[in-house]
Amino acid sequence: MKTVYSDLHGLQDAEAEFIRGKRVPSFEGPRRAELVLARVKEAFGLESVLERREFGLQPLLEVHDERMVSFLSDFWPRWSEENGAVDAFPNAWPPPRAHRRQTQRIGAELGRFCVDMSSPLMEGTWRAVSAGADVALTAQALVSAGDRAAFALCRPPGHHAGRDYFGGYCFLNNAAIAAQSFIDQGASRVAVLDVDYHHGNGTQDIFYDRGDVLCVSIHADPTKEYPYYLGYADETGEGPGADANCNLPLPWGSDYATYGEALVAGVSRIKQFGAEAVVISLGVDTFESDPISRFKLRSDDFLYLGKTIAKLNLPTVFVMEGGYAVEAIGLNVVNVLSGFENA
Ligand code: OKP
Ligand code: ZN
Repeated sequence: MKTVYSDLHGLQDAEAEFIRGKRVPSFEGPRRAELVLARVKEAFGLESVLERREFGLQPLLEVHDERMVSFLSDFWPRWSEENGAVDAFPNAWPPPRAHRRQTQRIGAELGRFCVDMSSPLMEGTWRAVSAGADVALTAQALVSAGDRAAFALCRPPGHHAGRDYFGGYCFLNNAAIAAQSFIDQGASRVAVLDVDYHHGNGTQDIFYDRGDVLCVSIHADPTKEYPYYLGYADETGEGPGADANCNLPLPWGSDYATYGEALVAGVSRIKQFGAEAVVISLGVDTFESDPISRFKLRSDDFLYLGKTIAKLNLPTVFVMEGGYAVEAIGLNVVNVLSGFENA
C-alpha cells in the first residue's frame, strides 16, 4: 500500500501543553510522524511513499465552517502583531448561552473556535494542517482511482476538530475531509471507523445529522477520558442521521480480548450499513505503554486489528491520528497496515 507524507507537518511543533495543572512538553510532536515514516519505508519500501497533491480550500469547506477555516488561515499575523511570536493558547471561552458573536480581539476569537488548551497555534500551523488535509485527500484520491487502500500519514491528528471548533491537538478533520470526498465523488454511503483511544468527537459532530456517513468510534469511557463531553453509547445520530452514529466506549484497562469484541461489532455495523468505502481514523494510542492512555493493546494485537478491518473488503483510507509511545509508534502502525495487507 502507498503512504502519502508531507514534511510540512513539522511546522506544527508545540513547546508545551497542560496536564493536571502542569505545563509539560507536548506529547504531540514532529517525531511521531518521522518515526512512523521511517518504519513504513523499512516495511514497504522507499518507493511506496508519495508527496501530497494540493486540493485547495473547497474540500475543507465541505466539512468545516468557513469562519473557522479563515480564522485558522489568517490567525498568525494578527496574533503575532499583538503578542509577538509566542504559541497561542486561548484563555477565555464563550460561556453556555452566550451568543457566538464576533469580537475585535484575536485572543477572544481564539476562544470561540478552540475548545481546550492542547492545540496551540504558531506561525506554521496553517501550512502544516492544510498540508495534512492534502495528505488525506491524496490518499483518498489513490483509493478512488482504484488502489485497494492507502495510508495518509497525517500530523497533527484531526478527529477532535468539529464543524466549527478545534482542540485536542487537532485543527482540521482529515478523516472527515477524506470521507466527504468519497461522497462528493458519487458514493452514497461511506463509513468512518475510529480506532483511536479517544472518541472522535469532531467526526461525530460533522456527520451527526447525516445518513450518508456512518461514524463508528471505539474509545475510552468519556466519563473518565478526553473528550469527556461526547462519545457516549446513547449518541446514535439525529434527523436523517438517526442510527448512523455508533459509539463503543470501553473501560480503562481494556485489553485486546475486550477491544477485539467491540471491533467486530463495529465492523459488522459498517457491513450492515452498506458502506462503499471506509476511512479509518488510525490512532495507536490504545497501546499498553502509551503515556497518556489506559488501554492494554500489545504490538502484535495491531496485526489482528488490521486483519479485522480487511474483512470489510472495502476500499480503505487509513488516516493517522494519535499514538504517543514514540518508541513503538512505527511498529504499531506498520502492524495495522501489514495485518490488513496480509489478511
Ligand atoms: C488526541 B488524539 C487530558 C489532556 C487531554 C488532549 C488529548 C488529545 C488526544 N488529560 N489532551 O485523539 O490522540
Ligand atoms: Zn487519541
